[in-house]
Amino acid sequence: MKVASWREINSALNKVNMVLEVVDARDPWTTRSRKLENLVERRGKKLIVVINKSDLVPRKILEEWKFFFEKEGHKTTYISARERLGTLKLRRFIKREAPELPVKILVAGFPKVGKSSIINVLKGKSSASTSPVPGSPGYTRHFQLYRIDRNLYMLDSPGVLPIEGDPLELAIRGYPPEELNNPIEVAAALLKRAIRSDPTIVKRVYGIEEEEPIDILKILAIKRGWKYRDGEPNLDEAARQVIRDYHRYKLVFYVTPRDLGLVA
Ligand SMILES: Nc1nc2c(ncn2[C@@H]2O[C@H](COP(=O)(O)OP(=O)(O)OP(=O)(O)O)[C@@H](O)[C@H]2O)c(=O)[nH]1
Ligand SMILES: [Mg+2]
Repeated sequence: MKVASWREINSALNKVNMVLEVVDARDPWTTRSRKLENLVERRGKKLIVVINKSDLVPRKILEEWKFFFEKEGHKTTYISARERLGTLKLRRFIKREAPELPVKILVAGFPKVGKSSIINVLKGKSSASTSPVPGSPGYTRHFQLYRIDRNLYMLDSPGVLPIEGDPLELAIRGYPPEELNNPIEVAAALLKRAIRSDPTIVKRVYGIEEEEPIDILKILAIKRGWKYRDGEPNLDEAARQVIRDYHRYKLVFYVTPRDLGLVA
């Protein structure tokens, strides 16, 4: 998988006067990169937080996240690149905030948050390549500049990867499930969150009635016929599947600022 190094992001910042930080509406908190934000601030560039995939989350929750980021002092807007919602607003927002026109903007964030999709939807036709399979990370391989209109240029970038974070955070931020050290622990945490946000989700998505994550993984492995060499149900494979299902929007749930203990 191809990801951007911080050195590359740093040198891309030399070429732009603004940055769109794209985050995933299902969990904007975990998919934000403080490191990116700090870097952008240190370099004196303007930052706009773009909460993408808003089609997967109710409007009320999007407004809560927008309010949350704005309270921190970040200009924020939400859009759905897939449903083409909020794109006019984003365009106007950019032009209003731009320090000068024409403006050149770096589109950055963790893998798979929809950076290339946003460029495509603003451009009005597919130009930046996006993942054909929602789960495949690191799709964009190079920094590439796109002309949106005569006043607006966007620099697409490969996703950045965090070096730190707990295993669940790494998975949500786009680490490939195959490369996680303990997918069972991660999937269990993900299932716990999913059930808390939507108690019937496991029954609906997998037809499984259990509530304990480990039991869910075991039954999923049995149902799909995944076995270890000794014939026991292959929980690791079931766990990787659950993580993939999150990235492929089969297991769709979201968290609110309150769920994460960020507001009272
Ligand atoms: N549901 C939903 N899916 C989206 C949206 N935007 C992008 N996606 C999907 O998310 C996946 C990743 O989109 P990309 O645009 O390739 O993401 P990226 O951030 O450029 O990814 P990398 O280049 O790999 O870092 C694709 O399968 C898109 O179809 C959206 O608004 N809603
Ligand atoms: Mg991309």
